[in-house]
Amino acid sequence: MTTPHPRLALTEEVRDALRDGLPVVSLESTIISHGMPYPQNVEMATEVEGIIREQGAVPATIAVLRGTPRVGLERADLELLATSPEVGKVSVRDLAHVMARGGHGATTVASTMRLAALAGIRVFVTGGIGGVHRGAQQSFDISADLTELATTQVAVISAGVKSILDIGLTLETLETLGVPVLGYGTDDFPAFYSRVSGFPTPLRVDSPEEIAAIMRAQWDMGMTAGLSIANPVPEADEIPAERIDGIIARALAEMTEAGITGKDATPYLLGRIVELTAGESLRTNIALVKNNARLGARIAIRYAEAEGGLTATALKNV
Ligand code: PSU
Ligand code: MN
Repeated sequence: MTTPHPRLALTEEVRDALRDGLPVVSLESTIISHGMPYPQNVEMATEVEGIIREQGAVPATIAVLRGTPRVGLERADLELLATSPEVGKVSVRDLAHVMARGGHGATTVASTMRLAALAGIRVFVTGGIGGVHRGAQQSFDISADLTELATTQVAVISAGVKSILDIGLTLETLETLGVPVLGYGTDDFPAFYSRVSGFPTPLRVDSPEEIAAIMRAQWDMGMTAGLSIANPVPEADEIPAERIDGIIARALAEMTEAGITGKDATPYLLGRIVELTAGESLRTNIALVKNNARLGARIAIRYAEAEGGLTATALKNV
């Protein structure tokens, strides 16, 4: 067990669970503040925490509030993240700045991974990871989520990489960085809204036990990288590539036209795609996060079990 870093504030529930070696699943907050509209964002955050509990793990949503990195949030904190315009998007480069200023920050995949690792949490559930943006050959826009995956020992469960990004270049970059990319039950790497991207899954896995075994092998060997686990959106909720691709192309063109770049790119695109699909993409986004929460909790349980922390009582719900 890792002692949580003294600069973090953990809820009692999360602190006790980590001390006892129980399964804990971390969750990001940029998806709440900058990834979805209100009130669906706070409903999603609450429901996802509920799913993780139902499965028998402890949820730990992460954000910076009044300058303190918080691991585990109350309902009022989620409400603030979902509504306040003062909550900035905080990636790794922004963390120290928002802490020193005593501000609020919604953490991205990269900064959430870092804080989760400092707390001693090894499993993290989200919707989609950042990656290499289309046109990165010119813009150099490559998400810090990728460099964080290379250096932080956390398993990240997502629904793959959405085609607002360059999926092929993202996979190439993850290979260069030595990050295992696992496709859950699929040979075709998933593309967030759609179950297939046309790119082969680098490494296929078929059970939470197998993923837990890979996590242990990776970190027992002292390898610094985390893991990217891509879990396809359920069939009933997917938007097929032929339908979403045109909409994404239109949103990208409008973004270029509006001169939007950098950290504003992903939130702009997600918001515009919700508008252009009349809310269908939001329903898909929520469904895939919930699906990832179910898998993430099962992975956390199997990992805790393999690490020898789970007692018979804690395992009763598994
Ligand atoms: N993809 C989504 N929803 C999101 C994000 C990505 O479907 O909310 C957020 C995540 O927090 C991710 C971040 O870490 O966007 C990536 O932003 P950037 O490309 O600026 O690194
Ligand atoms: Mn970027």
